[in-house]
Amino acid sequence: MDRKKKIIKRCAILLLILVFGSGCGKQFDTETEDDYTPTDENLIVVGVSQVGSESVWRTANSNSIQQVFTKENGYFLIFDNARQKQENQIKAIRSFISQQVDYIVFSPITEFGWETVLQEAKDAGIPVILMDRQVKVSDESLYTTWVGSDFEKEGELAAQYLAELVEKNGRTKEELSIVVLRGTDGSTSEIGRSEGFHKVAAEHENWHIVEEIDGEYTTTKAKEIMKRVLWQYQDIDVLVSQNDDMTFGALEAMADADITPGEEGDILVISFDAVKSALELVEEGAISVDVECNPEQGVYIEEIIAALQAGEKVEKAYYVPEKVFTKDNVGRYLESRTY
Ligand code: GZL
Repeated sequence: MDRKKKIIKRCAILLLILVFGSGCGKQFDTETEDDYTPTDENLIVVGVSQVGSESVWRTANSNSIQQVFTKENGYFLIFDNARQKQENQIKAIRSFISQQVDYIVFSPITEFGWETVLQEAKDAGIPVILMDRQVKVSDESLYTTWVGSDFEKEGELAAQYLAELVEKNGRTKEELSIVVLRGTDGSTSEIGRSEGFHKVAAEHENWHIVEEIDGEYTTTKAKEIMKRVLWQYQDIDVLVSQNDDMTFGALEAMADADITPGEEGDILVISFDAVKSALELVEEGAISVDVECNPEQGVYIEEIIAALQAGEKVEKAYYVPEKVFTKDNVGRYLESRTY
């Protein structure tokens, strides 16, 4: 069949699909509210570059995005998982720019290395919204706004609750050896939590941080590190773990070494994120304090985009609400925890 006939045949097939494939070619006399469905060209296209899927928290954060940026809500979502690599995030952002998305949302795995690609987005006239973590750039106009947690506050709270725990157990004069499992080196959450904890820890001269190691926010890495640390130090009193996934790994290593966590055990465990499976361990007493980091940021980001679409001004930063969990209050929240 010659080329011309092929093209005519394809158009005919396409027309038939359009007419009958969409439910017997329903013709609308007048478009009414009930009949109108947003077609792709009416949808707001949002490109999202996510750090990865390294933790329960990250999965909840991704879900919060996918639940709001739906076609029913008037959005077309392009979601990319960078699998913990900055170069994958840069590639994804460049792809969003070439697809001329309406908005770029991303959680930068670390704070540095974004100037060039964010300048490309700015030159393309695409607003960039930071989610969760922040960027260090000389020109703050390279991003429109940021939604996330006050990480330094989280770190301070962890230390303040530890001080209360130590006092409650009559250990304020005891020399305490502390090990810190840090999150991904150079990430905003790791930087803030470390700074906040250090600031309060410096007020306690009997607190000694014997090691701080990058556990990359993963269970596997944390278990590997904790195995070595437990072998190297015989007298650890406190573990500060900068997310629950690392805490799970550290608890496994402690169990393998017959070391018990908790106020009645050998090592006090302080954690961050407050995902449901960790809050169950708070209720059991294995984790003594869990500082919440709220991953449900999608709804806030959608409100910001709706405001921008309406031509409204937005703030440069939005902090999500968070609390601290201990055995005293966790029971009230466990049931309703969705992640
Ligand atoms: C915190 C976020 C951290 C979480 C980890 O906002 O950046 O990254 O605490 C996640 O669970 O991996």
